[in-house]
Amino acid sequence: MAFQGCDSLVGEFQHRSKKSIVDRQLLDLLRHVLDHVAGVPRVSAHTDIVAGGGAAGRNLDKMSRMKQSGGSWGLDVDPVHDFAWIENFLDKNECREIVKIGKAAKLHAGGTGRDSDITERRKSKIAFLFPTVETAWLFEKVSGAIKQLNEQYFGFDLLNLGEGLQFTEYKSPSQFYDWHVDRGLGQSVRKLSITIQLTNPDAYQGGDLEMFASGDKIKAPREQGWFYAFPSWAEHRVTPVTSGTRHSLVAWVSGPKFR
Ligand SMILES: O=C(O)CCC(=O)C(=O)O
Repeated sequence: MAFQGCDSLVGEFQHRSKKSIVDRQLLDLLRHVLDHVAGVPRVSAHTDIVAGGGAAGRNLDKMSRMKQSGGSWGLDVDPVHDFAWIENFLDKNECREIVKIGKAAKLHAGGTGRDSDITERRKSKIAFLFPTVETAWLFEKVSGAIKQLNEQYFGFDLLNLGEGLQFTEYKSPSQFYDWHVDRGLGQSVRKLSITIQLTNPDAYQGGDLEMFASGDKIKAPREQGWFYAFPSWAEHRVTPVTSGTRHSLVAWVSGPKFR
């Protein structure tokens, strides 16, 4: 677990206090305080990279892989995490403000890329938000979070939120978005997909954001204001909303072609 803006503080302190026991106790105390600072968003990620084994273990593992691949020594590339999230990224008032802006925009039926009409794979309404005086704060906040999570967990070359932000509405008794990936031919090169939960989880049933991560089906927590990021090639869906209405804010971050 880490906190936005506090890692460097802990790192700096750790660097200065290698030997002294008193300093180490202070470091523990500092960590403890940071772990309990109210309102500071908590940043986390899930990865399929299994830790352990040490250098010797890694080399043995590498030797066996090398045999399988005809003797070439592979690169130790940075891991790409399955997904990452920020707790309490937006507060209730910010969520309410976005829902107000989204509803005032023209909502229309969401398509699936292949078919711009309502299809069997998706039933929901959407509106695209673009930077204006009213939404500049939101673009600034979302892009700051993307930069931070990307540096920590994904390491993609990213350029922009060229498609704007998608405000999404799923109404009961059964609006949903079935399994899909966000990448497709003829689109900008989407690399990271973002979802922010805008609705109080008690206000609707169903409407879970689920995704496949390393072969497991994972359900994203429903907490209002939480922010999720995952590679745009990951399969995900929103299950049917069976009561109430769920709103989300979705974004795709594009960049140059993967190489
Ligand atoms: O509403 C969500 O949380 C996700 C929506 C989604 O997957 C999409 O619009 O591509």
